[in-house]
Amino acid sequence: MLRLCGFSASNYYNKVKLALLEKGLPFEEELAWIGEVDLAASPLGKVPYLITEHGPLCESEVIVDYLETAFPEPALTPTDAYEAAKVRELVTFLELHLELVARNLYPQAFFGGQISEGARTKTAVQLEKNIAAFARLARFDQPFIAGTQFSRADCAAIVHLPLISGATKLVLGRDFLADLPVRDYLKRMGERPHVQRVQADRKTNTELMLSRPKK
Ligand SMILES: N[C@@H](CCC(=O)N[C@@H](CS)C(=O)NCC(=O)O)C(=O)O
Repeated sequence: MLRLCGFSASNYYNKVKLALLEKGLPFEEELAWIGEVDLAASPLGKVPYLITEHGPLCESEVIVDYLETAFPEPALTPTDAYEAAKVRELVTFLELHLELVARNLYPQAFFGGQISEGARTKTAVQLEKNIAAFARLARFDQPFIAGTQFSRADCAAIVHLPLISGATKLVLGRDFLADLPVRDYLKRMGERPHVQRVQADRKTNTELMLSRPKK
């Protein structure tokens, strides 16, 4: 049985969880907070990581790749090579150019910290540029983000976009995704039962995370 390790407040954990659910694969969840991660499985101490019958795997895209190769149906990646690359391109934009940049804002947005004026400005400039580029690639209304099929790019978009909206609104005073049809897209995706389960678990786990004593 596949074992997904991490915690349900994490967007990257939820991306893999959604992929497992949408593929209909049986799996168990094992709670591992930051600082409690098995470094033999995830040497940077990040979540998620997956325990497979062959051994552990970390990095969410690597895990999704593994799932797609080991359990091809139902597929979250198109069979056509170019279409598959376009889906991966969107995931790269979402994670490398949007989420990873917006992550600089999270300490202030979600964890009661404060980031410097310089860091705020730099992040705002980068996000402005990267979101405009992302908007040229994303096809929110097709009705999925990469076109007519639900794909791994939706698994990423559904978990990352709300955080980018929230963090920019809270720290930079404006939702940087407001001009894109993100709200309608997320509303539509939120009608999927697996997305609802991921969101419900995220809510419960976030409350648990915030109630934990600070070390
Ligand atoms: N590139 C990684 C990112 C995972 C990641 O950043 N996870 C966060 C939780 S959402 C984490 O573990 N942060 C703790 C840390 O970076 O030390 C992936 O795709 O799995």
